[in-house]
Amino acid sequence: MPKNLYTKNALKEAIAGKLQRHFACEVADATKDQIYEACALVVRDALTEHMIQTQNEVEKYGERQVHYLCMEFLVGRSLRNNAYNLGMLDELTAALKEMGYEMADIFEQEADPGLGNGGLGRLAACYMDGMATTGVRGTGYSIRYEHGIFKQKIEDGQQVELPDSWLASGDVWQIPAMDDTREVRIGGTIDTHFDENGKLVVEYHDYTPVLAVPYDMPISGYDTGNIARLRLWEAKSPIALDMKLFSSGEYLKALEKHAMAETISMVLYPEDNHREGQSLRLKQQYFLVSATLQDICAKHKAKYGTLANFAHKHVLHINDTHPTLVIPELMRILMDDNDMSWENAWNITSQSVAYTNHTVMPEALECWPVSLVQELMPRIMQIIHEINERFCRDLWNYFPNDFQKISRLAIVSDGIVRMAHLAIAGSFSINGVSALHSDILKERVFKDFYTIYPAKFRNVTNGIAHRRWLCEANPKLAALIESKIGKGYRKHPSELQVLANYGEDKALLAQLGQIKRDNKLRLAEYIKEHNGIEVNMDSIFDVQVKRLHEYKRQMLNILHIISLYHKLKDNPGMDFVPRTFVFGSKAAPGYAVAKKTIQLIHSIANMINNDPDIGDKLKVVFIEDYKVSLAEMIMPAAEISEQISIAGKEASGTGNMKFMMNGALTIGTMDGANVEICEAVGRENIFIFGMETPEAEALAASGNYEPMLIYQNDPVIKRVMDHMIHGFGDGVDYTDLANLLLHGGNGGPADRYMSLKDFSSYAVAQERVGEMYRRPENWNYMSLMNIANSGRFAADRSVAEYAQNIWRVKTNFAF
Ligand code: Z57
Repeated sequence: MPKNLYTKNALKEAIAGKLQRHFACEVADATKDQIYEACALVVRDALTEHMIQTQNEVEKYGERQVHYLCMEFLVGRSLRNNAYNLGMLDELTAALKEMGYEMADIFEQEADPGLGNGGLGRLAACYMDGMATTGVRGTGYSIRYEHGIFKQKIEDGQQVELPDSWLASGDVWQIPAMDDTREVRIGGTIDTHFDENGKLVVEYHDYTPVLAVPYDMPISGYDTGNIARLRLWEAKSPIALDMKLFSSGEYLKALEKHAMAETISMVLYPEDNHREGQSLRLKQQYFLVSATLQDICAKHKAKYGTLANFAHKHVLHINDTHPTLVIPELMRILMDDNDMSWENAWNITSQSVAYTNHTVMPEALECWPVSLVQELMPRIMQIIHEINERFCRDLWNYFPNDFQKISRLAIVSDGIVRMAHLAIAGSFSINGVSALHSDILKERVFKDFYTIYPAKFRNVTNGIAHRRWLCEANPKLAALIESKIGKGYRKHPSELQVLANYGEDKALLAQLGQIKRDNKLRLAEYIKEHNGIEVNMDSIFDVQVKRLHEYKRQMLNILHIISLYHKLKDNPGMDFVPRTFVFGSKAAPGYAVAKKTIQLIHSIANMINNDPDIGDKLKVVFIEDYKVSLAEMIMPAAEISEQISIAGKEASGTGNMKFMMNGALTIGTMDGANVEICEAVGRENIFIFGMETPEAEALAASGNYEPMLIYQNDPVIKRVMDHMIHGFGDGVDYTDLANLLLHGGNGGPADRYMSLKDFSSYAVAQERVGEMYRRPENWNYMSLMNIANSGRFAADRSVAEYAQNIWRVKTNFAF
């Protein structure tokens, strides 16, 4: 890579050149925004050059490619990441300094693209980084939502959603590729018949044409010319509106179709781990799938003249079931547009598709009414019916006469299409995202599918982009690490393990503590500025940042905070290790319990933060509008990472890995990847509590769980619950949430996620946290062990496992 071209002076000159050509201004007169854009343009030039080169190589060598389809890519900001990966961050920082700017200030000008909700979308972005770095020829495909995840405002303690428009300043990184525009057909009717040669003819009538216009984001890898491309499709209407048609009534019809087409890429659905079932969402899914497949197939045919070798050259990876329509859509293209037989088309399709499952939550498993699929994509529904019929015949061979089981496993049943069943039937691989989750899929959720297709099931434990989350987000820690073990871990993250040899290095442990303190200070300043709260720098920074969902149990954290408050009120002079509890979380706009929980956090924060008896021993902070760029500041400042979902529900978690890598200690249940984090660091370097999966599942299934008994027998819990029922002095009524815990509601059982059941063991674990914190050297040692053992959670490792075990493509990553 031609790094040496990017000297400080060359960069200064290039930036000045961009300012002149794009804004007709000189450095001295430029705004920060213009400086940002000029920097971005300079960095982009290097990327596009790499992108062309990568594309040429793919074209030339015809290597097998990975196509990663996902409804969300939460990429985060690009400037710093690309500058780092290209090896020009230091020079750029120096260049800007000489021009009178702080690099960090300039980064802040960039919009944080919110093209995702949470873990799923951020994982996809981390894998793009991993693919680029490990040399996988990969393309991500998604939708260029005009409005990403909403911007969260807190008013009177309540979440208010505002539209987010990220495109204005995010534009720099997207390169339009108009020549690859495709047409997707929505709705209408079809007419199928055989022509005189016995060939199937499918005629489409009255459908709505939607143009899919691609924009490409080059995703850089670290120290490599290989670029992963993120192709974002924008929906446009090809229908020209002609007023002359008004009197014939055609005008209104055209107008309607025009509006429908352009709505498709208007907004990201803000539900995480929950399906919404809106027809617009299904249109979005088909739009993504159809545009992507047409694109891949057209290029493949241009090169090989046939699709017969498609499965050798491509893997279609579907991230969760949202893009499952790739299966019938590829069947359609192969049969209808390329005259292939069903058998040949099915072989190619099912050898090309791989599926990752990300959740076991029943309310997130996608089901679509046959009537809706029929209405929006009639040909696709026909094909799904045929897939289902053939699949059910297969099932009959495995489970003869077991009608019940067959209808339970069918793809179409009771007028519903089950997307996960379609994904399993039509793919060659299905994987979970942590060891525990993959076992649950095999043993419970997809048990019968596992008996039929044992060889299809795999595990790939999630991983995170360690350069973004450690090297870039926590440069001081990275510098300390590099002073001991060198820079090799940037490409070979398992080398972090070498740090474990420094457990006795008192100076290092002290430096680790000092860096944490510096990062805490930066967060404290942010909190002072945005929340007006002065936090105690000697307190434990105890952080829970993630989507708000009952199964993630922010409630358990809250109940415990209330109990600590009671303890301090009873005994203000007690020897107490001070804590700052930090929350950051968005709630789906239609998820009432989640929104009320955000309000509850604000009510207890007001009560506690303003109580003179409490002083700076306890503070509760809610960070508004949690997003990737804020996470990059919060993770390095955390000392305790809250990963407290009820066991068996969090498929993996990835925040848990980011915290660990930045030296926070985990307090958590044996859920998702926490299990593997525990294994990696050892029981003595983590705070594990609560029921494990078998116990939690058995208790839920027994129907014998009675939180009222816990309430009656545990005075600490009783007092907390009574307080909640009584209210926190601001007039807001929380009996609804209290009732949900004690008595259930909406037809559900009481305390469905069993917070009260795990409360006492959580409180004991928290007690231990406080005691451990009294011995800083010990604490820093534990922190070091967490960092040292975090290498296995790098996305490079996950991607290399996908490449080896699922995609069958080469990487340059050494295990
Ligand atoms: C989402 O963020 C996840 C799963 C889903 O099915 C949907 Br929809 C959204 C998350 C899981 O909840 C996490 O446990 C997991 O770490 C993440 O996906 C990435 O695999």
